[in-house]
Amino acid sequence: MHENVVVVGAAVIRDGAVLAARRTYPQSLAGKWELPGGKVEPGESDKSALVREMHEELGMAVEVGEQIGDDVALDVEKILRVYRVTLLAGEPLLTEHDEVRWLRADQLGEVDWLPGDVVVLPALAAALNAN
Ligand code: 9L3
Ligand code: MG
Repeated sequence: MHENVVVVGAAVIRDGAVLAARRTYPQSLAGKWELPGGKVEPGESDKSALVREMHEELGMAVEVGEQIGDDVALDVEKILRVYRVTLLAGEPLLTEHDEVRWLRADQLGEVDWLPGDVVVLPALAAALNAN
């Protein structure tokens, strides 16, 4: 059966910088940086999934905006979809990640991103530069 799981990622943009977070789990992805987020669950919209994930993973209240870049195939069943996100309240409170950085467009290359996230970096840089 063909299943298509959407993974939503948050481009939290504040003061011209985006929040990057370093994974700790699973071991194969530990140490890699990502735009935080996770799988959309059955019956959830992309936006409600991202609000839930940001609350669970980072203790942040967010508002979800437009998609940044195109959908990225992660594997045969998963796609990554990144949205612009505005922080309404809170500073990142690390629960699943072990480090976060706020990166400006010219700093996006400074961390070791997950391969799917790398594909979105040009569109993300454009969004940061337009801010
Ligand atoms: N993933 C890739 N890029 C991202 C995110 C948030 C997630 N920006 C991948 C990693 C996992 C899968 O999607 O293989 C599900 O993510 P999670 O629920 O483990 O965060
Ligand atoms: Mg996650």
